[in-house]
Amino acid sequence: MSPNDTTRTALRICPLCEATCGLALTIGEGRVTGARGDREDVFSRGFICPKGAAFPELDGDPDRLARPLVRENGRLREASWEEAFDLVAAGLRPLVEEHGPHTVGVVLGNPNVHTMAGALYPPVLLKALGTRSVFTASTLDQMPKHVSSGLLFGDALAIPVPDLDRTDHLLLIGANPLDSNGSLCTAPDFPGRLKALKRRGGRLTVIDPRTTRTARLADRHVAVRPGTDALLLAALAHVLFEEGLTAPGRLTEHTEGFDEVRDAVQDFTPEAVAEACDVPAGEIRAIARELAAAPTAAVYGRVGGSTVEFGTLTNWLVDVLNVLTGNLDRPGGAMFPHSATDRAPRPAAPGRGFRLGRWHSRVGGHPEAKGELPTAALAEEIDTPGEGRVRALICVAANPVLSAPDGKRLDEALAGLDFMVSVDPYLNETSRHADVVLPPPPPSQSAHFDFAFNAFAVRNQVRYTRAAVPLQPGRLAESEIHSRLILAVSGMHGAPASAVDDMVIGQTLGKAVADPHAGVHGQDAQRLAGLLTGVSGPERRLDMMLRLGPYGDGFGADPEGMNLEKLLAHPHGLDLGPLRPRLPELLKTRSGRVELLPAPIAADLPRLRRALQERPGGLLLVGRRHLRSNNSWMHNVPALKGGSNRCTLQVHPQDAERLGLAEGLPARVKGDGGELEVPVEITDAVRTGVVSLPHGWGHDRTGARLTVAAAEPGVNVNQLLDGTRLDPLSGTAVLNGFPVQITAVRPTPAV
Ligand SMILES: Nc1nc2c(c(=O)[nH]1)N[C@H]1C(S)=C(S)[C@@H](COP(=O)(O)OP(=O)(O)OC[C@H]3O[C@@H](n4cnc5c(=O)[nH]c(N)nc54)[C@H](O)[C@@H]3O)O[C@H]1N2
Ligand SMILES: Nc1nc2c(c(=O)[nH]1)N[C@H]1C(S)=C(S)[C@@H](COP(=O)(O)OP(=O)(O)OC[C@H]3O[C@@H](n4cnc5c(=O)[nH]c(N)nc54)[C@H](O)[C@@H]3O)O[C@H]1N2
Ligand code: SF4
Ligand SMILES: [Mo]
Repeated sequence: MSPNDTTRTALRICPLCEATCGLALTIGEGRVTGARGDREDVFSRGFICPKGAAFPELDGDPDRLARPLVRENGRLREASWEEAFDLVAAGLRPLVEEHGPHTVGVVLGNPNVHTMAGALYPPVLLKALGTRSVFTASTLDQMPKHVSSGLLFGDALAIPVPDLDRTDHLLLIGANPLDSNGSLCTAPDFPGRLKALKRRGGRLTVIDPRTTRTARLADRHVAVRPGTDALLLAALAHVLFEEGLTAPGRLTEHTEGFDEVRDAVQDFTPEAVAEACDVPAGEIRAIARELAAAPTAAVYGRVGGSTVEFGTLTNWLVDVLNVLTGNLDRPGGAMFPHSATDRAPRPAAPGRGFRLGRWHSRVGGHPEAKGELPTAALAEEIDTPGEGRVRALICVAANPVLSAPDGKRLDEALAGLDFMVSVDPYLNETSRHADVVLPPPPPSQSAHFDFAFNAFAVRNQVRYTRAAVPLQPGRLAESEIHSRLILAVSGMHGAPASAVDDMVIGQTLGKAVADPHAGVHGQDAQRLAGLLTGVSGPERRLDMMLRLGPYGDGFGADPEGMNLEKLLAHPHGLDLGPLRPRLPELLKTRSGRVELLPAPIAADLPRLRRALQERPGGLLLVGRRHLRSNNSWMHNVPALKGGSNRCTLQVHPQDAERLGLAEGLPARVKGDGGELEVPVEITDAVRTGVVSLPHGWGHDRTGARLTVAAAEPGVNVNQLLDGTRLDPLSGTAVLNGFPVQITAVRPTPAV
């Protein structure tokens, strides 16, 4: 029998990073045996990275949980889904009734943006709970961008992305897409797209204290001192004003506050910031002139410009530069994607604006941002006694014990909770504390649609893949896990899971028919619901969103328009064309214009001005990502381990010599929150005064089930932090550019 008789191919969009590559999976005997890039995918055209290639191993990891776990007499044991959800309902409802809604904390981790369930259900869960104790990976990552976009454009989700395929000049700040494959800029084959930029004569400038693989591609690499990008960017803006290089063009009529920004950056001359940034004033002027001279240019910043002391100011300045050079919202500049599940265009009108600090955290008094509290403050919200304490936790796709500052304190806090639920495929550093663990199926058994990343994609396109392999007996789809969790916390335990989807569909269509700007205005919501196709709740909801969306069929109004059936008929996706200008239609500010100097930003500028005087003397630590890794949960796949993917402290040769550090031998690293020992790797890939340690390691806690990862656990870099260093506007943890002390660990001589 030829292999073709027993094997088949199934398409699956890769959920492992933001690039969303199309995979062609080989399926044999009900499991995934191979993965390659789908050459016909309209967006990724066959590109794949080593993580995508390891999809079969990752999907089939024997450590993945197959059944729910429940705690009995202190120990976790397997249980049926019925028993597990009974315990969830019994564990959470009484706490809410006694202590109120905020007593249940919700932690949402990164993979929620990589699953359909994670996009569709957490908003419903949060509404059902009514809790303000919401903590997500955003405050360990991109919250500064949300805040900046909220303030500038009135919409925290209106995030401009570089128009990568058409730009003449890319100024990249604190991002390393050659290893991360891009973030808040969904672009399969980011490396290839950067090379194409250079081939068509474009320029790439990279600002990064490390000589990353991306920096090696650059025409200009600036090894800035960590944490000082806001100063550098303010100086770039200053030069644009000073030298008459601003050219906002059509943005002038849609923007207010140019003069105010000119005044605000007055003090930040290149000469004034040069020493703090450790970048010569002449080079800063050159960068500004190159940016202004480029026919089109895009300024783009990511994690290294976000998880820093001035994260929101840095992200704001990124878009200020895009506006001042006229590059915001024009082809080749920084543009707003328009995804198929976004809202349909409507006449431009003033909106409700974006507000920060509508409430504050109980212990630290941190302002909420986008309805969230800082994840760095989660431990104190649990372990500080008093009214309103978080006593129970629902943790979905999150591993904050490793991902957030001071994992030790959080570890202990989690152990003291009255009740905890984890929705997680692994028993890991965080989920080991749960009273109930609800494991979602492996990705091959789930359908996939990128609700989040299509809205950050460098080309408008839409793709959907159904589960590649049928759900194994005894498994529950992640959407059903979420639905049943929602029912369990909202006093509807035992109702059919479809009740949640029916409710959302009823509400959404009810709103749409009542909206005078919607294409379906005045129609009968129930009739529209009856028209939805799809074999599951998530599919019906996807159909609804597509049909109401900017390319939708409007439930029949446009027979050529988008719906689920049409998408299913195009298994490699549908290309919806290059990004198009969207101003002023997408603005939701109160003024109806781009508000270039919002009040909260202006109020934070004195802090930046003070930084002009500061000269950090010691060593600063920054992170790094490895192509074959992903945050905290991919160290359990043998195919992705080893080689250069190791948990080492990278130190510049000069610093190593000064500190007496030797290659491969341990160093002791001390920060505000603790200390650790880690092997040294001497390399000029980091600049002097800077050391680098990756995150997501430290798999040495008992009670986890990560056989491969535990064999080479590494250390948890976030143990060096105590959770008090935050970007004040967004509550985002400072994970890059914090001070550490380093000493050599001498082997004890044998006696
Ligand atoms: N020092 C330092 N710390 C950092 C960073 C840094 O650069 N430096 N980066 C930060 C960033 S950018 C982020 S986004 C955060 C991430 O922080 P987290 O989201 O807390 O961390 P992850 O490691 O992504 O954890 C994901 C969890 O989801 C589970 N999971 C995997 N697949 C699925 C699935 O399909 N469904 C469900 N329900 N669960 C799943 C995994 O088992 C794991 O427990 O870490 C942050 N921490
Ligand atoms: N292979 C792999 N891919 C991933 C992930 C992963 O863990 N591994 N994680 C995914 C996630 S959750 C995210 S959010 C994205 C992140 O995607 P990126 O932001 O592209 O990735 P990072 O590697 O965090 O890049 C941050 C860069 O900022 C630099 N940096 C640190 N401090 C500073 C500073 O103060 N100023 C400047 N200018 N630069 C600084 C670091 O040296 C680093 O090179 O990647 C995603 N993709
Ligand atoms: S680049 Fe990202 S989406 Fe593409 S194959 Fe690799 S992990 Fe998957
Ligand atoms: Mo992230």
